[in-house]
Amino acid sequence: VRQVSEDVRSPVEHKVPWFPRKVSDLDKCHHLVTKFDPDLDLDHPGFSDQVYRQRRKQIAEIAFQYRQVLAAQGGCGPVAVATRFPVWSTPLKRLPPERTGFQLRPVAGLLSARDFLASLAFRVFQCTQYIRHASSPMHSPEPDCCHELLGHVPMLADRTFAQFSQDIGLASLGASDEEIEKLSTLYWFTVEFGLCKQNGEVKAYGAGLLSSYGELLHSLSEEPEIRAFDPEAAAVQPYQDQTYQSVYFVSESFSDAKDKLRSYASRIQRPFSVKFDPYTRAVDVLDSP
Ligand code: TIH
Ligand code: FE2
Repeated sequence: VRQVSEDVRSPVEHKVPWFPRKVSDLDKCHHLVTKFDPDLDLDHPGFSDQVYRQRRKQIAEIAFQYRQVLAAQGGCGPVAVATRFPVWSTPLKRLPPERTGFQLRPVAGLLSARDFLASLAFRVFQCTQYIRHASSPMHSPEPDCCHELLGHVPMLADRTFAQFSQDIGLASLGASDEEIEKLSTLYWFTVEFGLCKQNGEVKAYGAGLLSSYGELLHSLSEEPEIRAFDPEAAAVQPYQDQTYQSVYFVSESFSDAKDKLRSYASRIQRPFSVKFDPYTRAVDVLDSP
């Protein structure tokens, strides 16, 4: 641990990676990782289905062309653009914006963790629009629109959970690669695969559980190991993304998880602090004294 903190203080580490400062900067947060690409991954359920692969290409192309439209255009810019996409014309797309201000933005595939987390800082959730291959409905190794719409969208309509998500995003802005890795692991064990107590009962809230009936049953069975949520531990817990998880973290409540995350984030070393301004949808960056 001592080794790491000394590295952090060295001059090289003071070079802060670029990060978006205003919501339209998210147009530059589009770096994809090629994992799970149905054209490249032989194990992908759609690999040998040419019609599926062709459709995926068309959907990806639409997402590549998407640009953030300034809210100055009647306050409905992003929504007006978004209705060009079939998935977005469902009433669901309005659900998070009306309750928490969270907006959905189409993305062509799996984003880099840095770009994905950065968008959360602006209450923007980057969503895939293609659907999983029909040969494997109970579990998909990659996100798809079932996962986004059944898993993430309802959760983003909860105020405390929305704040929790934005806080992970704000903590990620300009963070080191090591810190991004820890924050995305933390995201994995909460937003994707978190459990939470409600009236003394353990319930699933992670989007990866809500969208996978197979894993939902598994997570609430006797099989996996269940640990009390602790951000320090969850941030470094190893995991895999091919099949069901073997470890889950259970929170006492959303607000307890939010407080624990805030305290974790406050201990991340950065030479500046950030504050989100909801009027301009920009972050104010303040140099640390
Ligand atoms: N496994 C989830 C499902 O089948 O819906 C999708 C994913 C969640 C997290 C990563 S991929
Ligand atoms: Fe997800």
